[in-house]
Amino acid sequence: MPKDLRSFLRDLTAGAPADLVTIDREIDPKFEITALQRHLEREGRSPTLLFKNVRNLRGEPSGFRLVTNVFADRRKCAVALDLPRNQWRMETSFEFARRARERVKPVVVSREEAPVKEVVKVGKEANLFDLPVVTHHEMDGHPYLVDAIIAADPDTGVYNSSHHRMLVKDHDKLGLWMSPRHLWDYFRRAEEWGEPLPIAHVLGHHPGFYLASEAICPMADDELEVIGGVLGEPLRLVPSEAFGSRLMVPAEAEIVVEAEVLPGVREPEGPFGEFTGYYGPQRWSPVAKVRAITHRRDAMYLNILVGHADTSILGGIPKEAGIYEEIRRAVPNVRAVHFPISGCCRFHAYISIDKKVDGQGVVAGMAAFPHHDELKHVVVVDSDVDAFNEADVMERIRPEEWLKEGDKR
Ligand SMILES: Cc1cc2nc3c(=O)[nH]c(=O)nc-3n(C[C@H](O)[C@H](O)[C@H](O)COP(=O)(O)O)c2cc1C
Ligand SMILES: [Mn+2]
Repeated sequence: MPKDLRSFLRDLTAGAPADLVTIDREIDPKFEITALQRHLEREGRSPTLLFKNVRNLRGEPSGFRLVTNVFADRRKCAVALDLPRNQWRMETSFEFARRARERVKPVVVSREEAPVKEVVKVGKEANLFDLPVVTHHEMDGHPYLVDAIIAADPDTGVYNSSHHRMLVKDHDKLGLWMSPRHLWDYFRRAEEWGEPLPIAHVLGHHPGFYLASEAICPMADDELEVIGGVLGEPLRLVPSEAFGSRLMVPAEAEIVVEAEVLPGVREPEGPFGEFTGYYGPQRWSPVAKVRAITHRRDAMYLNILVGHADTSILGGIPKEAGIYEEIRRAVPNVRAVHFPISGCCRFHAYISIDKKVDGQGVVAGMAAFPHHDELKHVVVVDSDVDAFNEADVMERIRPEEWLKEGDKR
């Protein structure tokens, strides 16, 4: 069986049934889902949540199930990479990096073999208000989809996959914000020709699909091959409804929203509770028109909670091994690099080294900065300190004279 969100939930519960909590009570996607995630987070718990009875954007029972907190604990990412759950520290980052290097070409399957084509809605039939789209935070302007978007390079046809939130502006209209990275560049070039950019928002797939979408790859690399590498099997693709084989979509997705980003159109987007835990401002941003929605008959909508562990860990693990390798060029005896949740898994790095020579700590710290432009604080500790245990790390950064005092006692 090909890997998908369902196979992952089976793997997750096989070892630890308590890692998946099912909620039967009817729930509204506006604030109620975030409230529960936040409550659990405050208690230090992060089970994956499966809501069986969630309303759509008209306030009616949607018929979809909703899954969230899939990435909120590194142990779940270990399971997603077929590791035992106790190998959640550096082993998980190394395994991700190893797999991301192994490119596996996708394969094309027929519509009949593609679960995502069980329900097909094209044109006026495709209605975003049917979906249980979550409004995460109090000041968010709208409900937002926040899974991964795939698109083909308008010049080369090479595929990119990256996370981009999309706000629901109307039943067939989405807004999105693109930082000046790969998807932004695809759109910029399409727009120069006066052409729309076809995109597919993939709502629900195996977590390996989303971890791979956070890998930083050269622009010319096909990220569907990276996804195949991380999954450990070819990604199965099927032509989209609206764009045919110009935009292939994942056959095992739960839901796919096919849309085109319109050239020459800008409208306000935001505010939005950002990955930093603060609100991002309203900006003039591109707009996309929905062309088709396809889904499984009993589809599970995947929600990712931005500004909390769910997003931080998803963004952090794919980058740790890369920095580790960069530090290792200068300090071969580096042991671990951890981006903790307290720094949104990108602003702080805890590095442990098996120090042999004076000065190696400073070299390791300085080596980290040029390779991660968002880094603000680096703490380097000896390898007897667990870089993945924040309390342990923080205990070692008391003023040195106090530590010396301690030695005397
Ligand atoms: C849950 C989540 C949501 C994200 N939302 C956005 C977004 O709305 N806009 C954006 O530009 N980047 C967003 N990002 C960051 C990009 O996905 C990330 O920079 C990615 O590496 C870009 O892909 P690229 O390297 O192929 O350009 C988000 C990341 C995550 C994990
Ligand atoms: Mn890319």
